[in-house]
Amino acid sequence: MTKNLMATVPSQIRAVSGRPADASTPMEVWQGLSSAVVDAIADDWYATTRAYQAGRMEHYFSAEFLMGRALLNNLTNLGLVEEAREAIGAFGQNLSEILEQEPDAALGNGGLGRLAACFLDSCATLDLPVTGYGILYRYGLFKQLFSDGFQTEHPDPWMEEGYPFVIRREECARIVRYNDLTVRAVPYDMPITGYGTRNVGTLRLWRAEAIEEFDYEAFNSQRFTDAIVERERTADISRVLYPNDTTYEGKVLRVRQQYFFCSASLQEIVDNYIAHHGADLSGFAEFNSIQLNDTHPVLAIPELMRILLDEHHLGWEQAWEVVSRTFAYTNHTVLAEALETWEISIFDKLFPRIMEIVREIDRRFRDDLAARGIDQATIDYIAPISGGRVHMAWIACYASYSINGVAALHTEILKRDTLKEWHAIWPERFNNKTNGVTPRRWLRQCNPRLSALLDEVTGSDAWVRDLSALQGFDGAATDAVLDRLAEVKRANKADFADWIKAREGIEIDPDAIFDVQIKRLHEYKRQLLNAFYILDLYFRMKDDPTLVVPPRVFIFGAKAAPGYIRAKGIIKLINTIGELINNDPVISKTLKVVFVHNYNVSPAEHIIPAADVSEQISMAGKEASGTSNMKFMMNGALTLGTLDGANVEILEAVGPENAYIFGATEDELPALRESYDPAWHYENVPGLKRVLDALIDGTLDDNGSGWFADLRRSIFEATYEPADVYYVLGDFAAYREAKDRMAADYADQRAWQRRAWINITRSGRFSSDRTISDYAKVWGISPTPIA
Ligand code: B1N
Repeated sequence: MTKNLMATVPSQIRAVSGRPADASTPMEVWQGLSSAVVDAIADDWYATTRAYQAGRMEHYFSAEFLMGRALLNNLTNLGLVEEAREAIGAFGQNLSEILEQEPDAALGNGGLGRLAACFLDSCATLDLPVTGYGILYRYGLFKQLFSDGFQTEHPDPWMEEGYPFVIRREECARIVRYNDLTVRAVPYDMPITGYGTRNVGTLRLWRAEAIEEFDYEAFNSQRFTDAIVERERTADISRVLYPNDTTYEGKVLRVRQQYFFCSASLQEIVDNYIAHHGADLSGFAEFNSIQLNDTHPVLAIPELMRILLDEHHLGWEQAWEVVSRTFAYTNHTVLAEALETWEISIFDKLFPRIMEIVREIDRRFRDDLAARGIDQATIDYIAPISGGRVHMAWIACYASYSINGVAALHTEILKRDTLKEWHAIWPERFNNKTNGVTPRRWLRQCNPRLSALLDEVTGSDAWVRDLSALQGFDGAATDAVLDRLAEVKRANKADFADWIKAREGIEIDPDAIFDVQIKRLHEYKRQLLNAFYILDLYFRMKDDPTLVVPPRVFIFGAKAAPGYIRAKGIIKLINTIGELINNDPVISKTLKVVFVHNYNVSPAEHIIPAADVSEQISMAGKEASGTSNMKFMMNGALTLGTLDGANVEILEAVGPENAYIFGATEDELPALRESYDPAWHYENVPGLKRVLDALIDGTLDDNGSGWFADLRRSIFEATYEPADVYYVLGDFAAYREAKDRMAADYADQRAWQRRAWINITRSGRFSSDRTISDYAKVWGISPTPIA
């Protein structure tokens, strides 16, 4: 099985650095230790790949995999943490410091990309034959810095110094053809270890490279620079991750990226089918299924048609039969601005044959629906081609054998609203798969203190592979256990305070309430509501110095899409409020505001175990699921949230007494909005006037950007959207009441700990193992252990 790290680590380090281990840099030690881990799993990885290839396989297609760091995750899964600590301790290196050398693989924007990463972890742990396919972006999500409180973006060349956890598979390279460009797709494989199993899954990421011969003539003539430019044009395809989360930008390079990884992956899957099952592709769907992570990989549908029709000469009906039994589609958002549609002219220019196939899908779709008696207006609305554009979600719905949302409420909204025409025709395709998160990274690994307590209370580490095993331990919350839980949280908060001091230069009190909102910056997530509360609390304390306010630290982490000015305005606002409060000699004794810059997977691993309060305050109906809500719950934070996304199911699991739920519900909002007048709230809801005026009266300085005035206008003035679309003022009073009450309740520490414990023990259904077991039924795959 696994090799002895004590023996392999020093030689791996020497091979990396060309020096003795004790004379190598921390980065070289990280590289060497990581290589030793790959060495330890290589045989099992190979065996797993072989075992999966012969049977039915699931292929998870995603433009994003937000993997974070790999080394500690692999050591944890393999049970090698202590051995690694010893192996490098032998020459005076400290494991925690070495782990900090590793860059985050930030090949994703937020929840959608991190979900894909959690899913791979669960598939490996459950021995399921699933492979991930995506893009090896040279630059991950931009690095965020603050300058005068404004976000600035910087490149993230995450693997420039070498990254041992991806292995180039030169021999598996493919050719991807566009009308104007032909490129090589070279796969880089990342091993995906599971917890307590020898199976090792694979994430295959494609990198775009120039075809040497292609430029040969240019190189040998006077056109050397042209040839270099051409090479760069090719490398552009996998150069950078688009930094938009839940918004859509119709950039040609983005559609190139999408086609690139879909085409390369399908070529390989088809060839593997032929190698194992013969050249008759009519049985393809018996052995292969493809999950489309949102619409980003939907080009795989016409591309598989192309391969079947043009390269394997199936008839249209036969090919469509295969395709429509192969694909399944997950929708991740109901926000209109996220719906991917492409101008026909772009498809015509890049891949005319794909466009021709899309036209034929559209033609047959229209005939099919007309034959079912569907009215013309509906047909025109949901046809693959309409209004001169190609609609990726409609192609996905038409071709997929399964369509799912990511939380119960979200799936209901899809059926009732976003995809109602599809649901009316094909109700049997629709199903819900509530998201989950891996308890390995998000509990075992990031919170070793709580993990040890859970091992002790439950008598084993079985919960790491089956989180629902905690369910029966509600009643284990004796005074002794709750004392321990309190110690764990206090120690995590002290660690976090040290980390923040070093990272952001801000001193915080570990005994204060740690109130956390970490997620992408978006108006619908309503970081603005949180900011308004903090500013209002500041004014209340200024007005009445006798007011009793429990010490609180308000913690934020969020990146804004670089072109999303209003979101950047909210970041600037929170930083400015932070300046005001943190520099106030009186108020700062009670309140602090910390904006963790460059929020990413590894900062989350520091923040979540230390949190007391989990802010999940999106306007109801807008957050498809949320996943940080689950991570917080597992780590004993209480949810302060709206009835949105998976919050609804968290509430169901813990009961109303163990969460703080406030605000308008999704079904109440339409009626409320009809008579909604933000100006009335401004005049009549205590606190709001002062807060909104502070945006323009000189209290808060936006350095002349005009961004604070714009935020204020977004509340009062209808532009292309109604005034205050996300109902910030409408929910303010309810939010303030719930948050004040929550802070007051914190004083009863024993009661708080009891409720934190319930959140932990009831978090089982939010393990991605549960989610993936549910998907596995849809996929028709079963565990395939190698040992
Ligand atoms: O997907 C997560 C959910 O938990 C979140 O609620 C949801 O907002 C998120 C285009 C997206 N939806 N859509 C995206 C990301 C990148 C992009 O280019 C859309 N992300 C979500 C997991 O289900």
